[in-house]
Amino acid sequence: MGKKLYFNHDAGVDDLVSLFLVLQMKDVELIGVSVIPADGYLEPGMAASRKIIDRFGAPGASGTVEVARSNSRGRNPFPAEWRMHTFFVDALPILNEPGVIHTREAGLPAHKHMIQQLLASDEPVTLLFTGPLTDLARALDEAPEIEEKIDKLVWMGGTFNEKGNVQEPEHDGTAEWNAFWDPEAVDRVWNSGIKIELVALESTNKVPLTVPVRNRWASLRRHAGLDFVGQCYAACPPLVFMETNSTYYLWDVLTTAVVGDPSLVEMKTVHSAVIADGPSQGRTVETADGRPVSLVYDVEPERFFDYITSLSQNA
Ligand code: AGV
Ligand code: CA
Repeated sequence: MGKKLYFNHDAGVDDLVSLFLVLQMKDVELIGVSVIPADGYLEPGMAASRKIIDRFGAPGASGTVEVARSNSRGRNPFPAEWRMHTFFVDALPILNEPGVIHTREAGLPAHKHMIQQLLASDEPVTLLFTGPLTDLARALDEAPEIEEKIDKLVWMGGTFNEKGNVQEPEHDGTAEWNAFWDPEAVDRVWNSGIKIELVALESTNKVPLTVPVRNRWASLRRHAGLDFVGQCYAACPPLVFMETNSTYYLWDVLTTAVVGDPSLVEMKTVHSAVIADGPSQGRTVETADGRPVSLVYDVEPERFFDYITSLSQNA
């Protein structure tokens, strides 16, 4: 069946496209999904996730993969304007054609569901997190023994650049949003022994959403999977002349691709810590005595886009 994966996401456009993509990876066995209401809303995030598994999962996925609802809340809320994207994806006709949902909702909240799935696994599990780390931090507090079951964490979050992507009153702009939503959770995970592969903002510089990228998906829309990806990204502004606060990169999709094919990227070890309070809260910094993480510092964009296109084409 391939390597086991547990996926926690926060219901943004690229989070939901990421769920679609992991379902296409032949060598990945998805053992659970959970949704945290950070850069998206919970109800449409749950519904869209279950519908994506129904529509694009392998035969049988609807009967085996459960979606768990997070009851975690962050310290710094995302802009509602971005969070509204979840309603758009959940309303796409391609997900609503059948009119019924088969994939079950888990009985346990996200962090407890993840603990249950990890403890039940007889082999190490990869964790993919494309939103804040809150559910993982809580799971580690509640059941530290899960560390032994975790092969590695692949996380989209943080940045070692001077400039992050948070532009909020009372903040100095140095943090990345997933880290800013719950800085203490980052600190908790950094203080664990889990191996971490990090896709930070600088990792995604070469993979912005552009008009040519969209046009390639449009030209292949006869394939249902690429039609879905194109429809999802239609909600997001592409990079045209210059970057703005709302320019979209393929943040979570690159992170997901690292799980499916690590050879797409280059990684190096960085020693780091997170600032938990004050005007730089959520900022990740390099420090000589910090905890080591593998930072993705380069990607071959053509190979990356070919990879996600071919996964989608076969859906
Ligand atoms: O900081 C990147 C994270 C990723 O997990 N999210 C979006 C991705 O799902 C927050 C974010 C930053 N800028 C955004 C974001 C934007 N312009 N629109 C929506 N979300
Ligand atoms: Ca996300």
